[in-house]
Amino acid sequence: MTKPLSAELRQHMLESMLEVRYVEERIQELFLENVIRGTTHLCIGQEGVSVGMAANVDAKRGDTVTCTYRGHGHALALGLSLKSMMAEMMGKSAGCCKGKGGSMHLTDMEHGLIGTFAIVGAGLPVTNGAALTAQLKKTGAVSISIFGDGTANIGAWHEAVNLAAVWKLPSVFICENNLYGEYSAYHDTAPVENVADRASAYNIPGIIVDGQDAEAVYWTVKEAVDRARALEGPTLIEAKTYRYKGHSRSDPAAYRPEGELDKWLARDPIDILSARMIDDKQLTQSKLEQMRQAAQDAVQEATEWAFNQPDPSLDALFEDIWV
Ligand SMILES: Cc1ncc(C[n+]2csc(CCOP(=O)(O)OP(=O)(O)O)c2C)c(N)n1
Ligand SMILES: [Mg+2]
Repeated sequence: MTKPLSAELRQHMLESMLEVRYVEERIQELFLENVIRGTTHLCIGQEGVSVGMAANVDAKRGDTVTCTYRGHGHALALGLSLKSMMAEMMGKSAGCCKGKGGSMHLTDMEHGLIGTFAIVGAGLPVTNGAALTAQLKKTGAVSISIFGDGTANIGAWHEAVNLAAVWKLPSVFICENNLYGEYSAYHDTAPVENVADRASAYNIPGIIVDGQDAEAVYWTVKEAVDRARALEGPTLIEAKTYRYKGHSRSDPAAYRPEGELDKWLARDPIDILSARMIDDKQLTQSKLEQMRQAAQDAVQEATEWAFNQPDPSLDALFEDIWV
């Protein structure tokens, strides 16, 4: 049984998960309506990892996070505003990257998000760089990298985990094992039962956590963050989770065995936390309905606001580049 968090933090994490859930559903619709172009990778079902991780990040202290193209949830949980994210989705100048990044490239320095990366494995070396800075400057800051199960098969992953272990960097590696890397099942592409099993090759702790339980994720990440802050070295965390949707917006996920999705829907991270709060008399069913409505309203307001923002000027093409 997971140790309960304070009522305030539970409330915050629940609100955050609802915001992520509804914004992602809206983003999918906006893609189908051609309001957003390109592609998108939804994290619906994986929200527990986003909020459990984010609640451990202290951006004021200098903590940083890198994540992947499946990064809307992490970005919002870290504190990126709905409006800024929606504007970025729509390529508007009010977006967090002035409309030049889009769905796969969200950055928010104020909240410690130093990048979401479309290249598999690209975030880990960047996290190590931020962690090395913290180590050399003795700031006590940590850097977290979030990535998928398929990423643990990439060379950059092994190099980064190895280096972090050898140099005892204050890096925290969090794998969201959602059972698939694109259209391939985890066990068809990896020789180890768990991604966490790979930690032993680098002599660092490898911890498995239930990614559907936001509180369990919180405590597991906290232990790794505390260890990193104490300069005791990196930790590899594997959160077992599931993406309800396909890999990207064009993938109907027909390769999944029948019944698998239903099994995971029965362990929804929003339901797990809200049921616990109801049991502990911190929430009622009607308050939960109000929270759902408030999150949907906020998403709608941000969508309309973003839609009415100006496009970047052509000159913006030549800004924010190095020569
Ligand atoms: C270096 C590199 N190789 C291949 C790709 C194509 N690609 C995009 S996502 C992906 C699967 C990654 O799976 P996983 O790490 O499990 O993350 P998930 O999408 O499940 O969150 C691949 C192979 C890429 N973006 N970068
Ligand atoms: Mg995956």
